[in-house]
Amino acid sequence: MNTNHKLQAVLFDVDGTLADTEQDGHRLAFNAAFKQFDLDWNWDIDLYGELLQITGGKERIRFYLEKYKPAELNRNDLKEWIANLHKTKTKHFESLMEAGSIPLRPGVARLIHELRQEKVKIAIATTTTMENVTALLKSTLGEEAIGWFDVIGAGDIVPLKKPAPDIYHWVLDQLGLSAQQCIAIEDSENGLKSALAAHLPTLITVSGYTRLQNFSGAVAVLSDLGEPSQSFTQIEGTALDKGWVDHKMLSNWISL
Ligand code: XBP
Ligand code: MG
Repeated sequence: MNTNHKLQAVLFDVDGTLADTEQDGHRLAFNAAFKQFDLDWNWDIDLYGELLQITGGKERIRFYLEKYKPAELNRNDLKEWIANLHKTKTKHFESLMEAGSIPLRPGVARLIHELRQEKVKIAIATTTTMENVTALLKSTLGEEAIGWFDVIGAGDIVPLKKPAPDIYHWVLDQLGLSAQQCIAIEDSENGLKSALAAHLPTLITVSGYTRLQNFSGAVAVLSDLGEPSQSFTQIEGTALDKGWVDHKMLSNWISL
C-alpha cells in the first residue's frame, strides 16, 4: 500500500458524533441561559431542530433574533450581549456535563482506545467551544483524555464555522498531514460539507436531529460506530463485512 494512503489520523466532530449533545445538552443550556437573562424564550425540540441549520451558538442566537425577535436587534451592544448570553449558556452546558447527563455514543470509547493503541493520531474539529469539549471528555473518558488528542480545533479559533472547511483546514495544518492521510467522522450535513470541502474522506454516524439529512459524498452512513456486541445499522454505502467500525475499516476507506 502507498504509505501516503496509510491512515495517519482520525478527525472527530463532537456534537452528535462523540455524544448526542444537542437535544438534551445544548438546547437545555440555551434555555437555562435565557431564563437567567430574564428572557421568556423557550427553544423546544422542534424549534431547536430548525435552528440547528446554523452552526455555532452565537450565530444561532443571532439567527433566532433575526427570524423571531427582530426588535432585539436594535440593542446597541448586540454583539457583546449575544457573547455574554452565550458564555452563560456554556456555563450551563459545563454543569450538565459535570452531572454526567450525556454518555458517549456506541463504539466511540472503543474506537478511541483502539486508535491510540495502533498509534493513529486522533483530533477534534468542532464548532462548539473548547470549554464544552473539555467538559464532555472529562465527564465521559476522564480528565486525562484531553491529552490523548493530538489537536483540538474548537469554536472561534477559525472565523468561519461549518459548513465552511476552515476548522478542518486548521486541524490538518496543525497535524501536518494531508486530507488523504486522514478520515473525518461527522453526524450532520453541515459537518459533512465542511469535511468534504477540505477533501477529507468522511464517515457519517447519524444522530437524533440529522438522520434525514443529505449525506451524499460520505464513504458510508451508519447508525453509529457499533460494538462487537451491538452492530451498527448501515444506511448507505458499500456493504460492510462487520458491524463495528475499527482501525481496519477506517483504513480501507481512505485507500479507496
Ligand atoms: C455543533 C454546533 C454547535 C453546538 C452548540 O456543530 O453547531 O453550535 O450546537 O455549541 P458540529 P456552541 O457538531 O458540526 O461541530 O453553543 O458552543 O456553539
Ligand atoms: Mg456534529
